[in-house]
Amino acid sequence: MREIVFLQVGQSGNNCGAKFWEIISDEHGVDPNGRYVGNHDLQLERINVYFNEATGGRFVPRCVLVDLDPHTMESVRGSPMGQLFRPENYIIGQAGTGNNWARGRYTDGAEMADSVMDVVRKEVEGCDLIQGFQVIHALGGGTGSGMTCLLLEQIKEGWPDRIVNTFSIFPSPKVSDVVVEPYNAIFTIDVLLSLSDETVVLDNEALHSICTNVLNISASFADINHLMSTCVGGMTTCFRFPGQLNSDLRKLAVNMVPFPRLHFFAPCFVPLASRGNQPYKAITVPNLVQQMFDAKHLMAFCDPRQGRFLTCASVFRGRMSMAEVEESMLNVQDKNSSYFVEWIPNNVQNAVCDIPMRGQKMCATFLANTTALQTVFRRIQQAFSAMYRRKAFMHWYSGEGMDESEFVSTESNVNDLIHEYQEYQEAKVNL
Ligand SMILES: Nc1nc2c(ncn2[C@@H]2O[C@H](COP(=O)(O)OP(=O)(O)OP(=O)(O)O)[C@@H](O)[C@H]2O)c(=O)[nH]1
Ligand SMILES: [Mg+2]
Repeated sequence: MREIVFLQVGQSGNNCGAKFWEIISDEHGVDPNGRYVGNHDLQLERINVYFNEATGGRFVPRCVLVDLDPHTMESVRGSPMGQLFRPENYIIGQAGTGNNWARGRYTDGAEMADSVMDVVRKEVEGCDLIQGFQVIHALGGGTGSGMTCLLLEQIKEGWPDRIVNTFSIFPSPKVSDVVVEPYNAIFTIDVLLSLSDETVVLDNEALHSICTNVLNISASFADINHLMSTCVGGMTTCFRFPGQLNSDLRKLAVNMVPFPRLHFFAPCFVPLASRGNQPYKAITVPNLVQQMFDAKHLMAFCDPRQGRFLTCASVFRGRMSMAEVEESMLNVQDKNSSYFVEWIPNNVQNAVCDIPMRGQKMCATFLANTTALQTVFRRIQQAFSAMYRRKAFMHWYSGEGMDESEFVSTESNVNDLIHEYQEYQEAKVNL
């Protein structure tokens, strides 16, 4: 079996991660006590990708839960799902970093990293043939950002040939009051550039806009986390159910990442409709496709029409014909060919899984590697530069031993990324 070890780090990581496990446990027929109560062989066929089977047939998530702050973890542990996780896999500190990346990376986080890596190693040793690691975390705080960077370094050192896939929650001032978020985020992006193989961008700015403009609800973290974890659940469909395209982390990376640094994906989940509108809309394949190419549904705040698609992957779920999916997707590409780089032929990959998601007759998850993502990086980079130019808040970082040169090199590395996106956006075929 090709197992995945899953880590959730920091408050947002644990909030969204817990929702993700709730969704996939339900899909695989695992109840909150780890008992199989499902009714279909397909639920069990690849359950080992995400779950260990313990004595007595109990299914246990291969998940390591990490936070320096005991608060969020207590609420995860106290939730109905709390008993599902192995008690030793909760690794909890005394207090958060107070939104300080440097404390997560160099001081408080470093003190706890060994105990996290012990549990990670134990999980890997229990695997037959591990395919890689998935990490869900936020970039804006200190633990999910700084400590994740340190853990990724140790993971890459220990298992250099395994794939690392992160679900990274990008900050937005619209839903947050953390002033130093841009610093924490840019430091983390710098590390993700070299240590992650695939990063799914879950952008709080876009989620805020989806809640207010598409769903007509006021954006709460509960709603945002629900949408994010549904999307993560959808994206992992092909890893969890048999016979699919992009069926493991490496295949997905090979199809989606044309250049090592450009491994960031803008995801979306459709259908999205406000509760009031749902009964008035028939869900069809063309309708799903149309929604997935609509910028306002993307979970990264950018407009693909201001860039070009390098590669895309979709996973449709429910009973539908593959031919109709292929036809609808080709139709979009034909009509919008200038938005797809012509130097990567067949750059859209589609999979269909006929097991529907709960509560959805038909739905789809979409991942786009688009040069328009430079908008998201630029937004955070500009906020970083504005503060850094005045050296604002720098003492919090230098106080933990960080040198100013780190600010300089990080800023220029992320600037380079933005330029690379622009370069490939403008690249033409040379015959
Ligand atoms: N989507 C989402 N974002 C959140 C949530 N909680 C906080 N955030 C955002 O995440 C960033 C803060 O990260 P946290 O996860 O709270 O921080 P942390 O990793 O626990 O690090 P500490 O600073 O040490 O507490 C900010 O940008 C917040 O807006 C959540 O439940 N869901
Ligand atoms: Mg915290």
